Amino acid sequence: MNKFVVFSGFLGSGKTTTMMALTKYHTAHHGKAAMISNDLGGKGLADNRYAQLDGCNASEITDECICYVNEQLADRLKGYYAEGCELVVSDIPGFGVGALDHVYHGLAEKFPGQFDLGPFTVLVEPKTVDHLREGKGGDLDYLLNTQLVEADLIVLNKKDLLAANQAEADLAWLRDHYPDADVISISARTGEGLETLSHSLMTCSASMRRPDIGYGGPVFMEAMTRLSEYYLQYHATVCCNDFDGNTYLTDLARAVQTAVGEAGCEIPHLKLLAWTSEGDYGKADLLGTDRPVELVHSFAAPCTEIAVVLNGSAACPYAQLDSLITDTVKAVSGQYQLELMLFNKECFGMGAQQ
Ligand SMILES: Nc1nc2c(ncn2[C@@H]2O[C@H](COP(=O)(O)OP(=O)(O)OP(=O)(O)O)[C@@H](O)[C@H]2O)c(=O)[nH]1
Ligand SMILES: [Mg+2]
Repeated sequence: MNKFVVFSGFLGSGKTTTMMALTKYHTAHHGKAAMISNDLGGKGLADNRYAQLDGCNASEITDECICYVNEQLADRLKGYYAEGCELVVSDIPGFGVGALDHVYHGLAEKFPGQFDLGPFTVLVEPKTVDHLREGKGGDLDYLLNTQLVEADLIVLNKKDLLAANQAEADLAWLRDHYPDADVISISARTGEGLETLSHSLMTCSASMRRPDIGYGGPVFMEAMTRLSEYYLQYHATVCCNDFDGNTYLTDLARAVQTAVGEAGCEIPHLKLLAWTSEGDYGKADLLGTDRPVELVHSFAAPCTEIAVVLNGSAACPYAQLDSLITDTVKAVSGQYQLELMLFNKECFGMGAQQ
């Protein structure tokens, strides 16, 4: 039977990058694999477009967490298996918890025996391990910890950022604090550990544990109430020949970082992707107000017309986030003399109290 695996893990931990690297690796070395990007925004997620531009076998499920669309997910999986995939991975929104119950138990109950569920996999990055280990506390700690509590397999990603002894210390801490999970380390960026990950997903099964995570309870609601989502899609027409898409994306991400920071808010992840009709593309990532903006993929050539998708998740009231980002896009685009055509914008809070 063909494998399905959910990738959970906090915003920016590397779910998309790992799914991209893994599906390519697995397809090249073992058998056909596919990935699904899942988020709450409407059609046209930055993650899915990025994976497709990178040549991955990728699709998206939008508007709803896969937690609540088991039938749509099952149809998608059956389609991939029919085309010869032996492994399909899907992420969930990066602040999500509860997918172990909603997705794994949902599929097992509604489609008994039809899907071979691999270990419920949770990505974590070194920064999060440091945060939890230091016990500083914070509004989002419930989510960071609960995601790891749900794991059958914890994947410490971004190993390339750690010295060997730091990686060992992080692995030991994770094994000690989450004893129900296997723990491995990888670097999605360098490819280190992908064989171990691929092997674990194919050979291990979901435990189907049901830890009590207080889903929907007061602590859950408190964490969700802090979070807002922002999705924007637009076309930009360039007036001057010397337009540099790479500096535009970087400047825009930095300007959002400054605006959000000055407002006293936090933005765990902003994804900024732009591409041309010829398939050239650039991508900038903002991972909080305290880390440098990264241009993770560069345009190869100057461009005259680009499509842009901007997806962000922030600890900020949604109306404030909306005006902060929308105004920044207009201001930075004005500096570059771009003519904008906005064609889709969504901004909403995750909690009822916003
Ligand atoms: N140094 C390093 N950076 C990485 C690695 N994996 C991912 N990143 C970077 O981390 C950032 C976030 O990665 P994503 O894959 O977009 O994270 P995500 O978990 O999908 O984030 P959300 O979609 O917001 O939930 C990007 O800038 C990646 O390039 C890695 O192994 N090493
Ligand atoms: Mg992602």
